[in-house]
Amino acid sequence: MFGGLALFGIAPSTRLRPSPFYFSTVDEGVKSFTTYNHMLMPTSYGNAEEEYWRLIHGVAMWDVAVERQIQITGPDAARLTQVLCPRRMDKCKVGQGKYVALCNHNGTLINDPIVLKMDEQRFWLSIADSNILFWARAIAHERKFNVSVVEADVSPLAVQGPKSDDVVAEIFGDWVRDLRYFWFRETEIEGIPVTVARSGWSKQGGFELYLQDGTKGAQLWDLVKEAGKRWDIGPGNPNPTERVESGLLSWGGDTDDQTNPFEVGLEPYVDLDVDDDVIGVPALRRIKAEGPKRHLLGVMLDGEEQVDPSFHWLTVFKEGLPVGHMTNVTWSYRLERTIGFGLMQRTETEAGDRVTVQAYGDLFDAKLVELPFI
Ligand code: THG
Repeated sequence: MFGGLALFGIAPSTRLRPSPFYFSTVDEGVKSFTTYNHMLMPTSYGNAEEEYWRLIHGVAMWDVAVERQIQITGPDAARLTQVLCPRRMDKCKVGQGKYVALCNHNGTLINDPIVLKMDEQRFWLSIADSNILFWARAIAHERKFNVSVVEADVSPLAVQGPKSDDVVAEIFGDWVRDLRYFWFRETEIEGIPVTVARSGWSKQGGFELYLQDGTKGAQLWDLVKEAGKRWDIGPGNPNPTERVESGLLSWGGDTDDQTNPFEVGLEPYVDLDVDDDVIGVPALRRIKAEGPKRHLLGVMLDGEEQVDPSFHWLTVFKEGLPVGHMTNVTWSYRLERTIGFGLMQRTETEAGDRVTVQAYGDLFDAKLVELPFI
């Protein structure tokens, strides 16, 4: 209902950096993009439902080159990484990644990268859609750290879905089956340097192949496509429905400039017992002691009406009073309901509450539920 969002062409510009997989995705018939880190990310190949079920039952390949790698190297690389991350990074081994709630000095979430420890003196911050290159450089300078901070020539290609182990093992060998979550190995395939990690923005299992030579995108794309044929691989994208069903956060979509990690379910990834010089930690200790103002729940609309995704957060009411916002809207093919996240006032709401959601001038009856939905 309400009609789809209008689609417009995209004017070429050197501000919009192409992904190494761009021409491959065009050949696959990409139909729409979103912007992310000053790049374009494919969001559809024309059949959202088919792309969803392929992720749930099969295997899909996604151009996620927009997850840029901020590379920190040098004698103080470990110190800078720790100062940026409110999490015990000394526990992170070479070859391991950690999900991090990157905060500013007020404890506000400014990104949620996966941090990969490539070496004792080399780290990658695999970032969401905000400029951490400037942030990391500024902090390094102010603290007089001996480091170099660059955006590396690294472009992830995700392989996601229950058949992804078979596809990635077919390419790289059976050792990939033994990779633990967020662990990785640097390797090479047909002269293409790739870091193979077990990770990805879905709960269907899978890998990310971090291409380390931007001139070889088409070569890697073709190789994965060819290996995946037996399992009917197809192109897809970070799936807006599966990620909501699974409770995965989208920084900048589900967060605003007041959001702290405790409000959006990231407390398990925060360590408050790190040194006081870790950015945001003194503020996070205060927020924790006072209790965060909001919490993240699921919102499930009654009935089988499909409500379009929105550019704006939707206001949620309980007994006629505004108590929070629905931060995303999607049709769940498995639940056969319109669902989304609710960033709600913590003392006013709990799972089980009946609420109404204002969307496109209408009010929809809904209930609050615990995350994840599935
Ligand atoms: N791939 C890469 N980098 C990224 C993203 C990605 N950087 C930004 C953004 N996406 C990071 N967001 C997430 C969020 C959650 C998870 C992965 C990336 C995730 N979470 C699991 C969970 O919540 O259950 C496990 C976390 C854990 O237990 O440590 O996987 O998509 N390269």
